[in-house]
Order: sequence, then structure tokens, then C-alpha cells
Amino acid sequence: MAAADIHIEREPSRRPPSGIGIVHLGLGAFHRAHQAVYLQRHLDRTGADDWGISSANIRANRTLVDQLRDGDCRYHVAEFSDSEHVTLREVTAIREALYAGPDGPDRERLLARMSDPAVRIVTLTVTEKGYFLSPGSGELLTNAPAIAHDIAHPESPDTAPGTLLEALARRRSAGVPPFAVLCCDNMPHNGRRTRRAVVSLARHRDGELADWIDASVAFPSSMVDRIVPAMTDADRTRLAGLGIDDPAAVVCETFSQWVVEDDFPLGRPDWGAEGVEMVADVTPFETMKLRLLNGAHSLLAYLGALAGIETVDAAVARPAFRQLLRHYWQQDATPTLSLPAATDVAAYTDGLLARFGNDSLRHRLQQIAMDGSQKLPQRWLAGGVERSIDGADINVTALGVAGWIRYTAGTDLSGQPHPVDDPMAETLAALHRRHGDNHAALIDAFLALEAVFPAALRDDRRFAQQIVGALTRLERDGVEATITALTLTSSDRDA
Ligand code: NAI
Ligand code: CS2
Repeated sequence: MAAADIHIEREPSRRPPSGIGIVHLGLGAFHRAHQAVYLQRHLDRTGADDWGISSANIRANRTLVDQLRDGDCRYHVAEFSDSEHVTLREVTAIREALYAGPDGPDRERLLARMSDPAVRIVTLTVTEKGYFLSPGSGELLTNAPAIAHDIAHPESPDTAPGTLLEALARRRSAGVPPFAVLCCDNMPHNGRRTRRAVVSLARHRDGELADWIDASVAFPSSMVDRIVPAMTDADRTRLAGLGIDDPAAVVCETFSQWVVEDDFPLGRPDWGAEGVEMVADVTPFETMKLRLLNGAHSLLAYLGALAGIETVDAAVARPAFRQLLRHYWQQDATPTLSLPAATDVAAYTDGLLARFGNDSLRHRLQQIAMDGSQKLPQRWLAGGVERSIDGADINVTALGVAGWIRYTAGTDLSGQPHPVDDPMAETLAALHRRHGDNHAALIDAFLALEAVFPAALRDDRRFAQQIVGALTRLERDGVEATITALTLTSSDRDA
């Protein structure tokens, strides 16, 4: 689509705030297109000057920090409602970009910033694996090298929990009240899980400090939603065609949602006026989004990639994949939800299909397929347990698990290789080496992974047999034939 044919809305940019009131860990694409945009709207509307953001990367991507700094921390967000309509917005809410990785110059600067009384909130998007909690048990992974490092060297932390802990320890000893910690990652009860990571780590340092954090630090949970694909060179070229030459720019959809538990002892921006839903309990919103949106995304990611499909919109353009999602929503996921008040789930899932069909995003399935061992417990398996206990059939989830297991073999069904990006990649590869084509043994070995599969599903023989059946069918008949056979069977049964 030529730039000339695209309808462009330009949001006026604003003078940056001078004061910093928020520190963010995980300066990735999502942070720039979601939390920072809500704050930008707040600053635009109120002229507030004390809620600027200091954003830090503590693991990777120093380049992005340098690029942002080169642009005085200003960057652009391109919000596509479809390939013909885009809103371009310049964001000035980020006032400081820091690289505090193990080899980074800014670790001390970051900790000093987090110890500043003017900083009242710390937000995070460090991915599901960045909390070093077992996806299954929720326990802190003390044997993970980065956590072992932070236990041995608490004053120079490498991890997000370690960075929060050191900053809170410094505030406590300086008599400065603690900031609130707002997790913005796709995890269930993400505030509670972040608390657990920090308090568990603190127990290895100082029991009283751990008790103080547990008793006096607020860890509100939040549900976050906006599809923000990783930027590609093609995206940068596309934006350049719209007059945006900005290495730190991001592309996203126009849809955006943020539901936040309202627990900010030192205060917060008036997010409510910007459309953020401030609630007492975020659980119904988060469970619905994780199981309906993210659960569907992961189904498309593994089965689509095995079929050689590249993007989300290309997958949902195929009737079999839309049929699969409808079955998953109706049969496996929705029955497990206690929906937020006044939710029309049919309208919600229709909305998801429309968002997935947005071909201007070019959201790669490979990106969604990352970190399956960290994502699937909350996306498919927690709901699967509830359905399994009810004796319900979860054959779509079983097909999804078969797809994930086959995907972790590192090739699609035509033999094309793909990288398997997952903290457990080596463990999973070893299972494939050991069991090869012996599907029953391979599935039993995967189901035995306690870090991923809850006990109720590990012991559910019907579930195991369904996964074996689905894997055999995928390799024999291909993805779409398997989906059609499976969804036909269940609709006949339901007829
Ligand atoms: P990204 O790849 O652009 O950024 C990931 C960020 O996490 C980077 O700053 C990276 O340095 C940091 N990181 C990665 N592993 C880490 C670790 N072990 N410890 C500390 N920092 C670590 O990804 P993006 O798009 O920003 O997504 C990040 C997270 O945001 C997702 O994992 C998800 O939880 C959440 N999210 C993303 C959405 C999206 O559409 N991109 C939408 C909703 C939530
Ligand atoms: C995606 C999410 O990569 C993934 O795992 O499912 O990032 C998804 O795009 C967001 O959660 C949408 O809000």
C-alpha cells in the first residue's frame, strides 16, 4: 500500500516533563506502545511535570537505549487500525533511558534513581521468564545462574527481582517509603507473583527485610492488552515512507486495554481519565484475556508455524484456523471463566478474530511461539485442569499441546528448521533426542515436566492419549486436515 493511500492522523507532540516519578524495567516494544502512551495522554491532558519515566534495560538491547538517547528519548508509535489507517504519535514521556545490563554502565544510576523519593512507582515488562519463577509451582528458581548471582551479590543484581530488592533495601535503610511495583507482564496474578519473586529472594538475604517488603510494599496486579509485534526492517521502511525515520519507533494496533488494581500508597497518575480501568480485583479480566486471547495466539503460533504459515493474520484468514479458535473458546476456555461483569464473550471473541485479522501488524507466529514453557501453563493448562476435573473433553487443548511438542523438535511438518527460543529449550531438545518418533514415550516425557504440566493433567491418561493421537495425525495428515477432523468430530458430538 503506497504511503499516499494511507490515511494518517498525527497526534501533536508535547514538551517533555522535567520530573521523573516512574522507573520502568524492560524497555521493550510493549512498554513503549502501552504504558508510555497512557502516560503521554495523561501528560498531554494535565500538563503534569512530575510523572516522567526512567526506562531501563537490565538484560539486553543496549542499542535501543543508545538510539533513544540519540533522539532525546523521543520516539514514535504508529497505531494501525488496518493497512489504510494509522495514527502517528510522538511520545516524550520517557525522560531517561538506561542500560543496566551485567556489562552496562548504568546499574548504579538505575539503583540511585529507584532510591529517589520522587520515584513512586516501578513498572515492569521483562517477559514471563524475567521473574525466575517455576511456571508450574511458582517457586523462585534459586538454581538459575542469574538468581544464584543475585543471592551471592545482592548489591549488584542481574535480575528484575534482584534489582527491585536492592532498591527497596536502600530505601528502607534511608527511611524512604517503598515505591509500588506494577507488573505489566502476561502472567496470572502478576502482582502476587512479582511479590513472591522479590520476597523469596529477600529471604536469602535478610529475613526482616523480606518481612518488611511483604508487609509494606504494594504489588498491584494488572491486565495488559495491545498487540505490539517486534519491529522488522520492513516496518522501519514502511514508517520511513510515512515520514517517520526513527530507529526506536514501534508499530501496534489501535486497540488498547489496561486494567489495574488500585493500590498505589505514594500516589499515581490519574490513569482512569485516560481509559485505564482501576479495579479492586483484576483476576476476572486477566484470566479471560490470558485464556481467550493469549491461549488462541499460542494455538495459532504452533499449529500455524507447523503448517509453514508466517503471521497471525495469514493463519486466521484460513477457515480451519478460525474454526479451531471457535472450538477452543467455546469448549475448552470459556467454560472455565468467571467473566467480568457485563462481558459479552461472543462479542469479545469476534473482536479477537478482527484484531488477529489486522494485516497491517504482520505479527509473526515465531515471536508468539517463544517461551512456550513459560506461557502455556496460564494460557491452556490451568483451564485444562478445571475442565479435566469436570470430566470435560479438552481435545483442542490436546491438539495445541501436540503442536507445541512437535514445534519444539525444531522443524515444521515440511522439515523446514526454526529456532526454539525457550529457557527450557535444551531440556526439550534432549527429550526429542531420547524418544524420537516414539510418540507415546515422548508425550509421557513431556507431561512429566512438573515445571510446565500440573499434576491433574500429568495423570489424565485420556489427555495423554489425545495428545498422542493428535501428534500422529498431524504428522500423517497435516495441520488443516487434523483441525478439520477434530473440530468436525466435536461438533457432531455436540450436535
Ligand atoms: P521485547 O522483546 O520488545 O522486550 C522484552 C524486554 O524484556 C526487553 O527490554 C528485554 O531486555 C527484557 N527482558 C527479556 N528477558 C529478560 C530477563 N530475563 N530479565 C530482565 N529483562 C528481560 O518484547 P515486548 O513486546 O516488549 O514484550 C515484553 C512483555 O510484555 C511480554 O513478554 C509480555 O509479558 C508483555 N506484553 C507484550 C505484548 C505485546 O504484544 N508485545 C502485549 C501484552 C503484554
Ligand atoms: C502474544 C502477546 O507474544 C505473545 O505471546 O500472545 O504478546 C500478545 O500479543 C499480547 O498479550 C496482546 O495483548
